[in-house]
Amino acid sequence: MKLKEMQILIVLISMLIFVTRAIDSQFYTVFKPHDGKYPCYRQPAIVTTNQERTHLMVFAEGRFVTSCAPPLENRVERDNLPNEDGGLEMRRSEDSGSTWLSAQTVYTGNIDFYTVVWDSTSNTVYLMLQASSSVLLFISHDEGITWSDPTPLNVFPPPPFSKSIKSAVGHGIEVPFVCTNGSSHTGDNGSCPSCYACVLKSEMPEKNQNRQWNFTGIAQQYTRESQLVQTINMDAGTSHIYLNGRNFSPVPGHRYFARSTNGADQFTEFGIDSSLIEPVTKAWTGVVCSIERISINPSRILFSGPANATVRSNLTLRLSYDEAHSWSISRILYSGLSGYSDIAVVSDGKNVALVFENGEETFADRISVAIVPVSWIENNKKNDNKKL
Ligand SMILES: *[C@@H]1O[C@H](CO)[C@@H](O)[C@H](O)[C@H]1NC(C)=O
Ligand SMILES: *[C@@H]1O[C@H](CO)[C@@H](O)[C@H](O)[C@H]1NC(C)=O
Ligand SMILES: *[C@@H]1O[C@H](CO)[C@@H](O)[C@H](O)[C@H]1NC(C)=O
Ligand SMILES: *[C@@H]1O[C@H](CO)[C@@H](O)[C@H](O)[C@H]1NC(C)=O
Ligand SMILES: *[C@H]1O[C@@H](CO)[C@H](O)[C@@H](O)[C@@H]1NC(C)=O
Repeated sequence: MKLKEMQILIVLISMLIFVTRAIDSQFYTVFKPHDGKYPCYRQPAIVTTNQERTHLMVFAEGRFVTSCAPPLENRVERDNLPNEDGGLEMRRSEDSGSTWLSAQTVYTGNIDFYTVVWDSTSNTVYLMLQASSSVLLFISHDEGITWSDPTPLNVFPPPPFSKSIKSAVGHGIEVPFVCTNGSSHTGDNGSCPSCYACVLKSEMPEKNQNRQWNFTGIAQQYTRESQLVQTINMDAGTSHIYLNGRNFSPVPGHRYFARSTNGADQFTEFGIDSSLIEPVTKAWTGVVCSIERISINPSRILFSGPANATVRSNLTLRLSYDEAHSWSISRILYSGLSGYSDIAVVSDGKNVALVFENGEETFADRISVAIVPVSWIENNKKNDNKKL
């Protein structure tokens, strides 16, 4: 090789190294026990709140418990279930997740599940929070800086489902809920025969009208927390919806899905995706995972969840180019202990913001946000996992 060619090659190689580093993901710890008000933070959610998708809100549930999760995932005794007394905390970012403003308290009290959805047509954030036995609706017109006084969501699913409903965890489009015809707690074998993931839907309101909410599609038995994504179809005027849910069946370990061809009014196709593994640990059956569309053309849907059969670990991003029928790309974002996650697409679709529980002692020592270039997910050559 001539010297000149050699020099060009060296320049090219150093550029490649530079690019590999430059497109690497950025990690930020957004909720850390004892830093703030609570000794434990769990169940994170993330949404963008402006049209440019540069403003973000990240939420976590604070709990007054000394340990968020049992070390080594010991069996949680029924009488020792974590105390969920605490509240909902939120942090905002106005620069696509590079810096985070200090935490704001949205609600104080005993809470469990919550879902947050940003309505881009009216620049409104809807937060549905399960507080004690009712679901409270909070509305913000200024990206979460201020919130309306909460009002009880007084809509219920039809019989045989009970009025005891829970908003599912994470972000929504139409809002994922949990409906039950019995207890939503799992039996000794970890299954939940009374659990059905269901959808709370709102049609586009008339001008100056408030949104009306209504329970519609109900997924299969044994599904609980789920998330929804709109899929692309050729039938003009119809909206196809894909639901991906936690598996609480007597044979757990892989994610449930359901599909609707009429905007989640009904689900008509049901199944288990054997390529989407989810952990079944001594303490818990399955886990909360997230799903979100990155782009329409090309069609890309992203799924996040810990991909290990027995340990909440190896938080993995999977990409589908065929409307969530198959997952052609799988990339481990975080190889240590990791649990619940939620996805938002930021900065014109170049990056995704992923909020997730992770740690060394347990899967929920802290809650972090990773800003991940979509190009890093698609460039699936090697697994250069990050440790926080
Ligand atoms: C699992 O437990 C549930 C609730 O206790 C029960 O209804 C169901 O029959 C059990 N399933 C198996 C396979 O043991
Ligand atoms: C709820 O939605 C269903 C399905 O779209 C519809 O048939 C029903 O009339 C709606 N109910 C209310 C109270 O809006
Ligand atoms: C799951 O985690 C365990 C414990 O770290 C490990 O032994 C096992 O190989 C992992 N399985 C997979 C599929 O990654
Ligand atoms: C993570 O995944 C890698 C690759 O599949 C596997 O070798 C490793 O055992 C996994 N580790 C854990 C803790 O799940
Ligand atoms: C809800 O209850 C379980 C038993 O706990 C039954 O197996 C289900 O068939 C029932 N579901 C509905 C929709 O009634």
